[in-house]
Amino acid sequence: VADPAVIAAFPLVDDPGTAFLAWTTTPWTLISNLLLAVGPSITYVKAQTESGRYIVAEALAAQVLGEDFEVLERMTGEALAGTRYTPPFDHYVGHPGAHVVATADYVTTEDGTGIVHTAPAFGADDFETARRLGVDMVNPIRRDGHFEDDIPLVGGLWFKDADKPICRDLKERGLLFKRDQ
Ligand code: VAL
Repeated sequence: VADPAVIAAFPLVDDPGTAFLAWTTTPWTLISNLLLAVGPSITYVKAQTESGRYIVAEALAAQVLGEDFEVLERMTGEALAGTRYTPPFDHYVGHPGAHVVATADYVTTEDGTGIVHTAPAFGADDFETARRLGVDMVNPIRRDGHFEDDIPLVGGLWFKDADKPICRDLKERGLLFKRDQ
């Protein structure tokens, strides 16, 4: 089964009309998102498009957003550090230190959006970034590979079977980014 690559929107707490965009091939990990990672010296843009205002790396803006956008602001990743955002799912809202932008040297502009969805339980880089920030990891998946029963939307599901309901739910809430939507 191929991994569905999606781009999810993470609205800024202090500017809800603007959202960070992050690309992932593992939508089932979005429930466990605790941080977004940016490259400290990468340039990012806040861009106005037909469908909304988004922050992505300048070098990837045309690839992600299409040609039709207006740059409203430019900033470095360093300047974005600490920015608070609303995670796509609210199960871990309030987790100490979570749901802010972190800087990390491994972030590149090779692919995706230049912003890395960070779920510490499911990636070595993710784990290390969270550890550096003093954010404890969370893991909603039982040892048998199924989500804990109390997780909304996907409780009890085999982790990979969660991709579909998660993508559907994101789409319904306008958090699944599609160019030309
Ligand atoms: N950071 C990875 C991703 O963006 C995982 C490990 C969450 O898909």
